[in-house]
Amino acid sequence: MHDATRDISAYEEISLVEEFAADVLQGLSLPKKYLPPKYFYDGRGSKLFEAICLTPEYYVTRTEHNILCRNADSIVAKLPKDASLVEFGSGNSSKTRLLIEALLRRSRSLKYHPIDISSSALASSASELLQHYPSLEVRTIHAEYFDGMESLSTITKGPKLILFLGSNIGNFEPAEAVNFLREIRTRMNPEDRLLVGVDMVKDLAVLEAAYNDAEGVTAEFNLNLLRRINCELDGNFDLDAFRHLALFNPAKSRIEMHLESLVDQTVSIKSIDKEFMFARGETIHTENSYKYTEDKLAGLFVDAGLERSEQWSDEHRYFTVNLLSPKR
Ligand code: AVJ
Repeated sequence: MHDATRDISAYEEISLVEEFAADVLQGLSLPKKYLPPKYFYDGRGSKLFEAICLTPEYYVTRTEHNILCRNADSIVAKLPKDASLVEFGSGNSSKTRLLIEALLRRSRSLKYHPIDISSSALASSASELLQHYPSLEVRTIHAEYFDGMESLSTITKGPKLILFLGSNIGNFEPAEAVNFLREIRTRMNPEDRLLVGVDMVKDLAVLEAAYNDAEGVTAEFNLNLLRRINCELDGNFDLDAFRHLALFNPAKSRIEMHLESLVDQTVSIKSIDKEFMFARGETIHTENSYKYTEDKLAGLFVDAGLERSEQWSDEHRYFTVNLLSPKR
């Protein structure tokens, strides 16, 4: 980590592994096996996610990047000149840079507070940004969304632009999404703005291709969860005995990712002293990625007590970027 950053971390290394073990035990003991998607993002997983963003099929990142590129100046024009930047789930910072540059065009210095679950992603993006923008002040916050939320009220006194990009909101159940936005809203001052990137419902083939890239990067990303269990919890998952599945569930308006067992098998995880049986064809549900219609999205913001002042999109309306203020 670069000297100029002072880290705030909500984590202790030991409790991290214990929490992973507890979540794996709980998820794999359910009648419908489940593992939380937050565990995708170890060092290797974060790299794989970056690689997903570069695949031709994953339109999400590219589309949002283009929208931000075209509109960064109009977005920051809505904010006071001394606004600082806070970001939930920053990951790789290429989209954030567009806003950092737009903000630095208007003022000499800028504070940036990325909140992320991946310490490796935080560290590498912070040091890159510091090298690139000498007038930028970076304070990384290693935390999950809800824990990181606290820092919204403590880190900055002045006006802020809060970023929640990449359709990370799609990982929440719709009710959780309302809850999360509401929690942000209660910590916003009247002059603060929230920018949310949302992936929209679209042609099924386009949606499913984005999660089934030909190169197999998404499959590798999904299977990395099992690799992680093997490494960190002393498991014996045979990665060749599972395959990646990603399907759009139209009733729930979400892409579901699963890992399907290709044979009847028993897997043991030593650190929790457990064995889990898998029938051939049985799956572990590893991720939901909700896709929104404009109607559902408008309802989400209203329910969260947020007022949308502007929305930007691409020519196909694949993706929207929404600027929100707290409703008075
Ligand atoms: C980072 C949650 C937005 O749901 O599209 C990409 C994660 N999973 N490919 C998404 C992901 C598989 C991504 N989010």
